[in-house]
Amino acid sequence: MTRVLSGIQPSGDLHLGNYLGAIRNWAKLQHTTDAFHPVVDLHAVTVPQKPGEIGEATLRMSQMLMAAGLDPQVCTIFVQSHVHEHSECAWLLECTVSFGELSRMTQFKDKSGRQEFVSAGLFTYPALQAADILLYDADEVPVGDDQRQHIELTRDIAERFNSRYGQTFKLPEAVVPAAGARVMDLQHPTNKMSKSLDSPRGTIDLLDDPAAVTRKIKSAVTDSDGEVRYDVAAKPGVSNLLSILAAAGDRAPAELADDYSMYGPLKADTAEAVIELLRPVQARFRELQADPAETSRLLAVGASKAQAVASATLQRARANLGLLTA
Ligand code: ATP
Ligand code: LTN
Repeated sequence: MTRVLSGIQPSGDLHLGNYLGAIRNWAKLQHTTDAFHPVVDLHAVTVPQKPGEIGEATLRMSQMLMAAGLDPQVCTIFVQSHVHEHSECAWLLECTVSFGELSRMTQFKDKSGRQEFVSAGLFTYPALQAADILLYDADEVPVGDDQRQHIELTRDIAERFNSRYGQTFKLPEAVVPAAGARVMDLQHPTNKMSKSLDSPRGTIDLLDDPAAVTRKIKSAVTDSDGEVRYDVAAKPGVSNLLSILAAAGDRAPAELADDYSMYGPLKADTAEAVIELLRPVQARFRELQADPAETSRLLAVGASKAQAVASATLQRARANLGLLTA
């Protein structure tokens, strides 16, 4: 069975872009693959955290993933820091990647430019990500376009380790969803919807209530020619609404455009579709939130399933490298 792994940082609540572009796809894949989904709290601490907040954010992100359709009975959801093999393997991989390779990572260049304090961990972040993937012998890593470079580096690290110490790690492939799985900010439709862009009116949070969804979609930036047409370059705002409406149902955006001659009804239908899409996710989230002990129990089961796989791979890496056995 194909092994799939993809992680998400507990760095804020999920938004519609995360859901339509990634999580919904993970929820589908879990039925046909052997899927692992860590909440990568150790990646989140590459930037300073307020004392005590990361644990709560990790629990909340785990509940959001479950609410969004990842079923802990079907796939393996766990917390990265609960499986200590990630940090141990990351060290071996840090020693297998060069300073030059890490310096070329665009996410590091972007993020370090925005930080006052640039931690060494922010620099070596891709080695920890490589450990997340390689410990599970993952065949496929479903991610957005921005992560391609990290997956390429993961392959290079695995190849180098294998050639130095013998066959140890499997080389993974990035799986990036087809174009259209990129939800844009409602106020700045040429930017992707993102948690870190400070645009609360342009971002639909998965937990937004129906009134907030309606307000944000009604005030979405369009253009002044009044024609409903799917044309991402010339009409980014209208095309984004058509893409969201399309992703919420099962028709293509260009085909949906033919049903509308004015922006008002397009916005009203898009808002309605998003509200309906989010309703069951929000209801499940409230249920999970009411019983944090149950989520913790599910995460403990996930961690032990994950650890069984990770510890065997780490053992193989230690043996091939030739570390003295204890
Ligand atoms: P940040 O803004 O903090 O960088 P983000 O909102 O971009 O975060 P990530 O946590 O980096 O999201 O990514 C989680 C997953 O969601 C990734 O696989 C990413 O490709 C996907 N994703 C993020 N934003 C969008 C978007 N606007 N449209 C489609 N997919 C997205
Ligand atoms: N770097 C990724 C999060 C991430 C990840 C992973 C994704 C950490 N470990 C392993 C896929 C596989 C991000 O910023 N979205």
